[in-house]
Amino acid sequence: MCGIVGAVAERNITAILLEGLKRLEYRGYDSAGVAVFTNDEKLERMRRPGKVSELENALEAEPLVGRLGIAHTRWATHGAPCERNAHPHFSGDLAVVHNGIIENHEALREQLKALGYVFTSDTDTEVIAHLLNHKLKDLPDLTAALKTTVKELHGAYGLAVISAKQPDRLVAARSGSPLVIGLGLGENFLASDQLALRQVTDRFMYLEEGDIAEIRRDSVHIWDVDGKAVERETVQYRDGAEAADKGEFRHFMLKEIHEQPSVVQRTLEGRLSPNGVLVQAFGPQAAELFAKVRNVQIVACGTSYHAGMVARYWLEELAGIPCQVEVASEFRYRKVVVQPDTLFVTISQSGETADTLAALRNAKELSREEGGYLASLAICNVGISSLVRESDLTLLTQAGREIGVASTKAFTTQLVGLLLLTLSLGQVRGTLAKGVEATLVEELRRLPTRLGEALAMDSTVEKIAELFAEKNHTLFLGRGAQFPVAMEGALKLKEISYIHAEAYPAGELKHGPLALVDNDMPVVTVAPNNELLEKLKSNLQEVRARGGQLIVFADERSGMTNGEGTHVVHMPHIHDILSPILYTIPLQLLSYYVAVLKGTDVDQPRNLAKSVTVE
Ligand code: HGA
Repeated sequence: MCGIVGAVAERNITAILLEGLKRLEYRGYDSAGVAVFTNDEKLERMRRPGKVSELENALEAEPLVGRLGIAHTRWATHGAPCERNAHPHFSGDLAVVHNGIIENHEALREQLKALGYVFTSDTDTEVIAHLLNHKLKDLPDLTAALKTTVKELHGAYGLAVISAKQPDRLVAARSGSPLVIGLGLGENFLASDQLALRQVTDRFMYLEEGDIAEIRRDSVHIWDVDGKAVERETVQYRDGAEAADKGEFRHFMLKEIHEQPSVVQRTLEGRLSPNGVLVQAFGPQAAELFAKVRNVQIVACGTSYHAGMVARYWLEELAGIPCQVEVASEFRYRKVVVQPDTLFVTISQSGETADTLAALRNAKELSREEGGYLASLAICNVGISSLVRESDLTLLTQAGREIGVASTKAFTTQLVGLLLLTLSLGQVRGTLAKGVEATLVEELRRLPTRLGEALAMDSTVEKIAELFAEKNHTLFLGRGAQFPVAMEGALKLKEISYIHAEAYPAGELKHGPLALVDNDMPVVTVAPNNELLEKLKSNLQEVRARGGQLIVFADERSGMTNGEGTHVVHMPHIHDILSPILYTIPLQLLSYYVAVLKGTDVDQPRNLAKSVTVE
């Protein structure tokens, strides 16, 4: 979501801040700003609504030059996305940028107003600037004042602060929103994600929850949540191959869709034996812990939640293990009854999803008490994320960096990870039917080729997309493990084309949604060749009888053909268990091409952001 960059150096840092913002822009892009302690010893800022390029143009016209600065790209939670609400926020000699939400901002605002502070924005962030300013009156040291300020903040924050009175440092605080320090030679940096700083360093220090940091040109000091001075490990980042360009593709989303055969291949690498799954792929204690698992609880948000829903079908059908799946924002706030020997599984692309992380922390709280969870497992795409660091076991998907806000390759690699989990649990617990593991491992090995075949249907799907360009509503139907695939298809379409889309299990049609069906409401269906096919065909007849247009992605062996109002796209035949992974591809392509036809901002759809680090 919002992005933070900061720098303290001997050279002009504005270009570094701007480049950092560009690298973070895919996460939040409604406004951007920068504050610099300029060479004439003044704190100056430039803020602009819209994309970072707007800020860049403004800085070209009126450059800011200095050796200390902070910058921000915003995804608004409090206050409209306009210049007045863009960060950095000022109070006297201070400039503050903030990721997160201050929940007690209203009470603090009233207190600070009573003290004479004048607010110039509608954000929750501005209270931090004024509160810190107020604390500095009794405690002139910036770091000390920040330590007392954060004690009064409720909610989540990643903070970076500079002061014209103490221009030798950048101070930072982390609680519920990640921050990383980038270490240079005679210069140091700060960001909400190391990606922003890869241009200037490959050495990083990750702040932990509750940490406060004082970053100078030649030193870094950190205090933990109890105020104790601590050292944080320096991590050398080795992977230099993180391309952030679109290559031959028009959008990152299309590039990422087409990367799926190779990233699925990478996610499988080193995790399969000749005819089985290597359980240790989940961590050294995995075999011992998996042997005790009798239930699985999956918690995730958005697309990752849909991956979890598919896994539920797999875990119960193949491994005979009861599984519950819940969205993290619900799970974290309710009293849960934990079944004995339950493995707690979280799924997140970034590993920083605020609700999922909070759910994991709640689950760990419970495990300390009698009858809590057996262990936690994270299925995640970022090895250095909070979710991975705080879980007992991990399976890293190898999707590589995903820039498109609408998740594609992260989803299919999560599904691969979850199938590996299903087979591992079944293997260790001896609950798989004979031969299933070897068969599915063989099928998994063939999966990248099958995905390539599905991607070759690109231009067929592009034509089908024309049926949607003028429509305002769409229904997605699936049965069994294809129901969550339909949900994911509907989510993709609404995210990037802004067409209202809903998903239903096909059997639910006559219990309500059929009332909506007419010639203006296309109905998209995924129809692999399984024992539910005949039932699904009957549901589709119900749609046709009401004049609904059908778009069916059907197995080449399903016997389904084009007809009046029915458009059938034949899919390569695949083992039924793997079909949710394959059938996701045409739905991703469909939403992509509909969005292109509608002319929306495919990679950065309105109101959304990547890596949802606020609640
Ligand atoms: N609450 C602040 C920051 C929002 C944020 O972190 N988004 O990801 C604001 O609305 O400006």
